[in-house]
Amino acid sequence: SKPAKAVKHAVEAAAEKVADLLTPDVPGSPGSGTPTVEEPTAPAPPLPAKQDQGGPDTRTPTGEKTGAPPAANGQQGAYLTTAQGARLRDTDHSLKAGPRGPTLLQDHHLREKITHFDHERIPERVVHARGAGAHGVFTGYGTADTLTRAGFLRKGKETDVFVRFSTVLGSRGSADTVRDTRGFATKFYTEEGTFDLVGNNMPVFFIQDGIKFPDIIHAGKPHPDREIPQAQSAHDTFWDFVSLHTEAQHHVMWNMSDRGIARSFRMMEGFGIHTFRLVNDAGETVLAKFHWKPKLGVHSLVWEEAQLLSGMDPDFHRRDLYDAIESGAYPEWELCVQVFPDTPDETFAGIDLLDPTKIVPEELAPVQAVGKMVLNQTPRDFFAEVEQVAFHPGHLPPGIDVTNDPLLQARLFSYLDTQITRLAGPNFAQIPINRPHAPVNDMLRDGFHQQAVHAGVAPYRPNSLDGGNPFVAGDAEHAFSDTPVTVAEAPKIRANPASFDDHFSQARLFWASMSPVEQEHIVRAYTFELGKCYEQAIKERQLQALANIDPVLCAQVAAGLGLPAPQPAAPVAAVTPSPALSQVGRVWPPDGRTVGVVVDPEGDMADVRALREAVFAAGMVPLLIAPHGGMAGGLPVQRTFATGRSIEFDALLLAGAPVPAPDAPPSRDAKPADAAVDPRVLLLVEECWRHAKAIGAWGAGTTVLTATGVTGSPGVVTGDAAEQVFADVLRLMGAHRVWERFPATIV
Ligand code: HDD
Repeated sequence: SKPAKAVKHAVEAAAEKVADLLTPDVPGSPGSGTPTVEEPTAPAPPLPAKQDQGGPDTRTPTGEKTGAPPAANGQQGAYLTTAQGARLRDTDHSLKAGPRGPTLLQDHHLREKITHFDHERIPERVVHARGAGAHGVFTGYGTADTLTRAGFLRKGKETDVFVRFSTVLGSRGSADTVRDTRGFATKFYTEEGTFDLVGNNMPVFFIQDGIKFPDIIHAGKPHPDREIPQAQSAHDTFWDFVSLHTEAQHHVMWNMSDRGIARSFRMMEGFGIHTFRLVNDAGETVLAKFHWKPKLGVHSLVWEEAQLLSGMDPDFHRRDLYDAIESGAYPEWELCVQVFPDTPDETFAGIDLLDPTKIVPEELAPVQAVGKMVLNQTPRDFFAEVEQVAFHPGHLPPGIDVTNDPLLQARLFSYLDTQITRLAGPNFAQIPINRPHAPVNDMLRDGFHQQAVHAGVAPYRPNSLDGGNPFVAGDAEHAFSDTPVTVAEAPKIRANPASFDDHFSQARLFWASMSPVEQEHIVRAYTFELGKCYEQAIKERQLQALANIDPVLCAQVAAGLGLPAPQPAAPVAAVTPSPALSQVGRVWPPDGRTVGVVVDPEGDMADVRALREAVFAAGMVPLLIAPHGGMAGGLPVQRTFATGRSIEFDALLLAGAPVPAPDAPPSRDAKPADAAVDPRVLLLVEECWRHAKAIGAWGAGTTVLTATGVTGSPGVVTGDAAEQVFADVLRLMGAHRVWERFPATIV
């Protein structure tokens, strides 16, 4: 019969398996029957995979590939159970001595539910606590083959990645758009082991030696007595430290520039900062710095927008990233390298490559693309992925090695160490998001939260009981090797090289490379931040640092603070500007940006329909703004006068002159001409104008412009046809903002 046949088949298959195991292939291999007398010298034929080898590394505990598209339902299965799998009858009422009685200690479901909840939070990151992450794919170009043996850079090779963007200072719930450095950490799950490129959106750092990291962070974090201000550098302790510790001045200049208030994670550059050592197949080395170049260009908010956003949409960057990915507008970056000869002095063009407060201008060493990254999937469980992801600059694949940069050296200790507290034990690499996609065959055992059930008795080397497995690999098997760099014979000493003493020349290089409007923003940022300090001595000391960088910068900030401008301590350095540092004067693709369209539901909506298509066709997102929600002329209204605010739009179009909504707030100074315009629409136009955004209007929409008095100013375009007006606005958006609108007073 059929069942009998099946049983017979199963029995035969099992017998075959047993025979296989008993076949003596190699002396010493399990089941070979030949006892091993000496330590084996060659790997035994592949043994069955152990629990911690491959297999689970790309899987979540429920078996799906990490980063797989979300399942339709959050909860699987028909019945609610306890953590032990017992089906539950009731989860809303605790077990009590009568309906009005006290709760019984025996209520195991209540205890399990509440205990788990009580322990849901883990310590937030000591820095970079606020962040957002996404999955994606990296594709190598093959252009780095002569530089490094790293397999993930080979032509066409695709590697899964997970990126986490962050701010540095704020707590986990702080606002996205504060003035701060942004983290840009990428985990490449390469076949040769995970590579973490843990960088920032600025190419330099505050300190030259990692031993000072607790100092700069204690100074930047909220004051220890009142724990304010949150996620801000505009306070005494920060400026106390950076004015005393002038090697921070270059990084601070980047913070005070527009780079400190990125428009979007998608529009940020990234930098590995340190110099790394690349090793090719022949064992030859070069020194290199990593750069990420965003396809959408480098864009920033203006300060007022950043401040408004912190209140109106503190999740702005997170929302922007996830909205873009979910709508299919996948953000892209090219990974690039600047390459330098690996000379014994480790300098290039007189710049010390081990000093993380220095850049090498792109004009001196070209930035060469070696691959492309596309972020195409949002996390499905923020805690499991974004919160638990653990980066470490010491996660390196063969072909990429570290240098003696003293900042990097300290980081190599800190990142591993911090996870022990944050993720509660040494087994954090077994958390799904952290599992390598390369097969893991380590001899690490036990520890809190051990997930693997290891077989065998020989987690040590050398062994004979496991046939000598696992063996160490050589170059042919793609082993990581530490470059045998010669370490100079030198006294043991707590000191820096003399080249590290130059703290001002590159801050000056940055300042001198800015356009007048960017310089203006820098002046205003310093003036604001120092204006929030209470201690006069700190302001004066920082003005001295600014005088050492540039007398004009110092004079302007001093004037804003109402203080005298000091003289430079020494003549300021002569620098050659690096145009690549400026964000102004270039044309960027408009892709992925947002256009607000004010519509009159009673007006000509046919025009709006065509316009909406044109905006989509340009790779941008149109958001219709109307007096009420729902539909207007058959099109969805995404923002009302109550919910729309200028800060989320990169440009504004006025397609009509809608009547004020019934909930319009009173306007005290409404001029007769304004009476027909909702004050919130006037505010939209005024703010967009103030933030130097392109504004376009046609037909009845032009009357709204007239009411605000901005008609005819730079970047405000009007016309009869929507099509023509939009074409002009699109052209203006290539420059990101209408820079002429900012009164640049720096000469
Ligand atoms: Fe760091 C997190 C970037 C210097 C110690 N760092 C952290 C993150 C980024 C950076 C992006 C967040 C990673 C994530 O999203 O999980 N850090 C940098 C850069 C530095 C730098 C670009 C200089 C070039 N960091 C630095 C030093 C130390 C640390 C000198 C300590 C000696 N950093 C840490 C840390 C963190 C961290 C305490 C907190 C959470 C974590 O590591 O996982 O270990």
